[in-house]
Amino acid sequence: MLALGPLLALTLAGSPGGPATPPVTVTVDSSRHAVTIVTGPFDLPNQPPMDEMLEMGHAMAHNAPVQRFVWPVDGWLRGFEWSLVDARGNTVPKDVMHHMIMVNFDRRQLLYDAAERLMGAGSETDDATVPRTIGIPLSAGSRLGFYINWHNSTGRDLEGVSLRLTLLWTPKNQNPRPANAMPIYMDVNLTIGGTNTFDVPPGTSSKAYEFTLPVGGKLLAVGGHLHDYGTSVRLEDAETGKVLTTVLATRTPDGKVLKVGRRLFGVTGAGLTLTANHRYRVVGNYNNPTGKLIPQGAMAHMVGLFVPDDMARWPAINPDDPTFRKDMAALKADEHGNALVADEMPMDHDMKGMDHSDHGAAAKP
Ligand SMILES: [Cu+2]
Repeated sequence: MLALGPLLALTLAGSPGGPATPPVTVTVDSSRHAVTIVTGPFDLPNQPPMDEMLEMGHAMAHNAPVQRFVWPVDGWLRGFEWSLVDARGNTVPKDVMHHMIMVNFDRRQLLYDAAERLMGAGSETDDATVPRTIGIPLSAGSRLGFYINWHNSTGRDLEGVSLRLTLLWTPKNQNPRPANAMPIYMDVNLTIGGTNTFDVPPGTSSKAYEFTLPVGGKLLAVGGHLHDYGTSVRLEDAETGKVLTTVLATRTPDGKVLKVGRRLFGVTGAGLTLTANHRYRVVGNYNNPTGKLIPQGAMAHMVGLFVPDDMARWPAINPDDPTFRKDMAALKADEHGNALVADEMPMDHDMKGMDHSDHGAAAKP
């Protein structure tokens, strides 16, 4: 039976003067070790299908409001479940939520001088959990936020839609302690505070990004993300050229991407070793049979879970770094990660392209 433990709820209203942002309600179920986030209502007018929108040159604006809340418990995040309901309590098809990205304003990403992207969920994302031996460490008081891009192409207007997201955590006193598994995001074409989309020329093409890591560790699992006509994303050793892992797109005969595969390297411990200060390369591959260039039509990245050898060497946030400031501006925050009020906000910052995300595994940046 589900016995509700101490119940805690807090509500954060939208920015004063800004567009009405639905409230965020946070509820803790201490017996089930579940934190439930509910936000809504959202009214979602019907829109054309995504490929028609792109053909009309109708890029999706990245101007969804960042909705913030404070993480209430100490422990490790180990999974999530989500659903959508309308004003009458009826289930709404999951593909109406194109994507939701959750940000942790209190931790940096491993590769980028930008805030951690804790997880993503969207039309192609199922519920996910990881074994109790691993988890993403999160302390009570961490400032989190999320933004949602909706895409309602059900053929009818939807009113009063709410997102219900349940995050499962492992408590601090679990013995043995879970290994710290951190989100890792490796994009072939990211501009922090800008876009990660790029043009797709006709025929085969690829785009690559080289990086080093400030701390080594083990990659436990990866998933990938591609747009239509994408074929694969791979990670390779840039010093030897050896391919370390590849995730493949499942495509329709005409090249539409149905899903992108995942790889597990041993959530039980083994993992794929990555070394500090060694050069790696992430490569996205496309094969576009349309004979036409598709402007800003592509995205390619790998996301996964990474266990650092030494958590103390995880890069710290540098509020003075101009790149970090760009990320904060795009998230409507000051350099310390605090929410800006409406009249301090920078101009809206349009991201061309769709950024639809199937950021696969349990918790993704
Ligand atoms: Cu995308």
